[in-house]
Amino acid sequence: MSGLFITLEGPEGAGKSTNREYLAELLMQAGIEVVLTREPGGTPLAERIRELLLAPDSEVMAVDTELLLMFAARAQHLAGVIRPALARGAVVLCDRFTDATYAYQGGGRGVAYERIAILEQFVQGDLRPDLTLVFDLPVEVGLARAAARGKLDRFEQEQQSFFEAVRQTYLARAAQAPERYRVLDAAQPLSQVQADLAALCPTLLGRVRG
Ligand code: Z5A
Repeated sequence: MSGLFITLEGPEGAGKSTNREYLAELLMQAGIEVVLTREPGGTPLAERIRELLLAPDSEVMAVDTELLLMFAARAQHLAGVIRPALARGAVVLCDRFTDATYAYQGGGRGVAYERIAILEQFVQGDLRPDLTLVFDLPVEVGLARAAARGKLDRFEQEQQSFFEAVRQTYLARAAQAPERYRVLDAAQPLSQVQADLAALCPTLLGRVRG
């Protein structure tokens, strides 16, 4: 048996967490086992790595340290949560995954995509998301939503140009493989974004049951 691996991506404040809950509700109403998780994190050890990654610190984190910690957390998450859930046929809804590494460490920090691809293959083997929902919105709209929440984490303290590069990387990756990605307009009112997600549901249910 093999489940469905769906990742939710996008720049800051795009509404991934809010919409992940909504999509989970729709799928669970249809009687499907849904596993909600996130990256970096998803297991106790991976959540501790997340704390290291997000906490602002006086010691500057080297780009390679950041990259390797992302994949260290991912290896733990795959072993402890994602692979077992997929093996028993569940739908895994994961808030960020390796597309975020391409967008933030690649587009944002300038790590060569080829280096990321080597780690992706090393840690994941052939496992890739079945579907990636990209919640796209102008950077300033997302940053305003994130700022309204209060204290900023280490990533949220970056410049606008960093987030522009993140956004463009997501859009470029989605354009290169339209069969795997679905780009949603996350600047719309939440009710409209959720209507777009609900419209996707019959296709998702067909894939789970098919
Ligand atoms: N990162 C990385 O660099 N490399 C990697 O490989 C991975 C991650 C996996 C943590 O991610 C950080 O790790 C992240 C990238 C980096 N950078 N940062 N920061 P995260 O997902 O935990 O953090 P986040 O992206 O900052 O999440 P977020 O800001 O919480 O965004 P969100 O989950 O997309 O949004 P939300 O919490 O659902 O919504 C934000 C607010 O907007 C909230 O008040 C909502 O009620 C509101 N909202 C949502 N949708 C709407 C609409 N449509 N209209 C109006 N208001 C809305």
